[in-house]
Amino acid sequence: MAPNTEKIDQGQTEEQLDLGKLAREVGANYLVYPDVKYPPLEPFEHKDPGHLADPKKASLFNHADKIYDLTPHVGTVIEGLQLSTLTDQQKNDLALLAADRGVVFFKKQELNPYQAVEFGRYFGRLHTHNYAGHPPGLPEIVSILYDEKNPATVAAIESKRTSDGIHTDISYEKQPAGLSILKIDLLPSTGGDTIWWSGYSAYDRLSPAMQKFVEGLSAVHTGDYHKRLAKLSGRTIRREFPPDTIHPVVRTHPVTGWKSLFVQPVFTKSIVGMTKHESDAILNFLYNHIAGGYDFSVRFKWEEGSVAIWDNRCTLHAAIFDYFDQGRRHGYRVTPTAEVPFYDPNSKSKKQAEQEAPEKVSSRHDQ
Ligand SMILES: O=C(O)CCC(=O)C(=O)O
Ligand SMILES: [Fe+2]
Repeated sequence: MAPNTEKIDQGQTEEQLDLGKLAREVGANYLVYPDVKYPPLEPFEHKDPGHLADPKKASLFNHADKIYDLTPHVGTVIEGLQLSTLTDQQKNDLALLAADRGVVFFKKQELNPYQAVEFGRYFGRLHTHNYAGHPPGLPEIVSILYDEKNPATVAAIESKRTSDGIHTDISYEKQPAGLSILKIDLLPSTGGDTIWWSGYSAYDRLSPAMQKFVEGLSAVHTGDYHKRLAKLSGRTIRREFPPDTIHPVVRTHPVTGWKSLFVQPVFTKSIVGMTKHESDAILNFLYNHIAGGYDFSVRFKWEEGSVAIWDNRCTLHAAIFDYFDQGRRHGYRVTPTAEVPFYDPNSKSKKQAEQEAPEKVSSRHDQ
């Protein structure tokens, strides 16, 4: 890969680079779309830091001011820690917490884009987006900035329900995202929340007959949606889209060992071995099952400076586009990638694990 090493000419040091301020002042104009070509992604061996965690996550919990769950099944807030200062053990414990709780929120974070990249790198090989704009010199950053005047944004949101946008990040890659780390640094006066669903609970809330039916199935994931947006944007495609990829419909999380439902309307195309008619019916049923899962979702109200760290292997998420007449929203994401998704027929569901050994599943925080 030929990284863009150009720096934003704002007279800033790395520490002072404030993308939220730039986004407020110049909108998407701070982004660059370098005319470079990246080679295809090579396979790599993912070593998940969650395996090195302390099951009690003491390094994190003992140093936080406050830890609380936002809902029983997904989403925990940690107050009083700065991500940029975490030790390796704290990062390992955080990886396990994200694997347990799906998404972890931190408020008032000082994590600048360079620090975000360094922080993210600890959790897995960072994904570089193949056409999205990025800040100069930072191809590992995906800027989150939707502008109602941008044709690609219009195409992305028009005649869509929020539930049509439920996804897990870059699932069309052979080794998709593990964690995603998103800092929001500019918010409209109201709106722009994000919703996460627990993939563990989505599986657990199916009947035993449906669980049996879907596990063992595989689905085709495609980058067609991003291809369409790339074409609309007219920007250089820096790395060709990978061929369609096959992933299990129920995947096993490598750290917790729990089963999670892994299909979604944005990148899943079809179920392997079924007619289109059958595949559409099953996938639509599963999408509706997830979208209707208010009891296993969390809707987060951002504050400027909040960071969400979610595990794409056991959650799904959707942005809510309700704010275009309220003001601009901006954030930046780094995306460590992880293992090739797999299904272990001997793995358990989260509920099963909790029932069998409640003392081992320490996923309640009400400090
Ligand atoms: O804008 C958001 O809230 C989420 C955007 C998103 O899907 C992502 O960063 O992966
Ligand atoms: Fe996403």
